[in-house]
Amino acid sequence: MAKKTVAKTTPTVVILLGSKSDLPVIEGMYPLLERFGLSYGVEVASAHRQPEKLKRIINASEKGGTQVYVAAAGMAAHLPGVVASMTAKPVIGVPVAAGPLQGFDALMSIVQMPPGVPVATVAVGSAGARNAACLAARILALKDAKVATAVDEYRKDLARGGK
Ligand code: RP5
Repeated sequence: MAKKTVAKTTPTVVILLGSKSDLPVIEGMYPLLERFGLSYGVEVASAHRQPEKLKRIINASEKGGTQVYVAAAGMAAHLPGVVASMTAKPVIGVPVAAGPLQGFDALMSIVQMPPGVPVATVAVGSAGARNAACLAARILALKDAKVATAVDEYRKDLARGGK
């Protein structure tokens, strides 16, 4: 399931999913994170169905030095907000189009966090997931010159018509 799990290494970026069914949405993040030189791990931990597992992952990854969390979920999509309640690190929320409301439900849920507990919310679906990777890189580039260079190179590629 996971490309690189939190259990084996402690990655800089931890990607959390509300369900295994969300996995296809985040696939586009992998090449971007690799290009930016960022280690990452993927874990399924539903805020509703597996809150204790989620807490364990957050605690272990925080201890290990994870810097940014990305959380993707559909429907009621409480996962990103719950993650933001458990860590002071930046949390990026990716709304997933699951169920009859096509991601509008998840978008509204993730973006409407109460003051003091921010979740940086990106677009619904795979475009949002890719932007989550880019935003994580921009955050980490503030303190890491190598990541900053990789982000600049990526932006140059975009200007040349790349994706
Ligand atoms: C959310 O409910 C998950 O993030 C997923 O997007 C959606 C459906 O989950 P499954 O029924 O596919 O497990 O919690």
